[in-house]
Amino acid sequence: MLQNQPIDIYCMANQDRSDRVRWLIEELGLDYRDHYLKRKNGDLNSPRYLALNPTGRVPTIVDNGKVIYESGAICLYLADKYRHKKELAPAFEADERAEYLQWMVWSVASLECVIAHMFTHVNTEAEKAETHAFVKKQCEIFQRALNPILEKQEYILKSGFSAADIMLAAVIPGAWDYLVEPNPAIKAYMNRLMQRPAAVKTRVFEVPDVSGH
Ligand SMILES: N[C@@H](CCC(=O)N[C@@H](CS)C(=O)NCC(=O)O)C(=O)O
Repeated sequence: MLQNQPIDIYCMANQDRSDRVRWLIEELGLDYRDHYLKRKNGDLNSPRYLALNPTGRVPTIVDNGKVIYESGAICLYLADKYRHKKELAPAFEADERAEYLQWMVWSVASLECVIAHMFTHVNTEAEKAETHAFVKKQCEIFQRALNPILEKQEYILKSGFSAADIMLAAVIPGAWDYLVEPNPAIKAYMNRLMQRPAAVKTRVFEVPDVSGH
């Protein structure tokens, strides 16, 4: 399918959950334009933005008139739709399609959701300690799932780099402080991914400037 217009990305910063979307779009070689919204200006709850995304969150994309939000869903959509540009999703009939879907969904539904606990329910010191212990325990379980794979192959799929690596690499840094050391396989994996020209160009791993938000 031809791309008639650049994909519009609505975000607050390159390092919010638009990071994985922009990185994937760059890997796919597609044109895009960023639209930076400011929370403090009420941009997320403006009638114009709510008409695109009634949840008032970012990212949202508009691709040739098609509006879609939810970062994992956007990446699944783009990797399939533009597979002819670059194969970053296994074909529907490929055996690895199952693992691919598993990691695409796991990265957000299991890993990112657990990490997000650290930003909620932490009003008191006791809550903070309890949440920290919970997240640490979960991260140990995540390591148990990822390590045996990353110890024997460079990417999460045996066939090579895919959109699932983008999803995982965008989320793993949030778990960094909770991982059990030594941790060579996940570190080498992240180093490999952080050096990808598309990740560098889209500034996924830079410290965000949130001063204007
Ligand atoms: N599960 C959603 C989460 C979207 C989300 O919570 N985005 C944050 C920014 S990363 C947001 O829009 N927060 C609203 C706010 O900060 O007011 C996704 O992956 O797209």
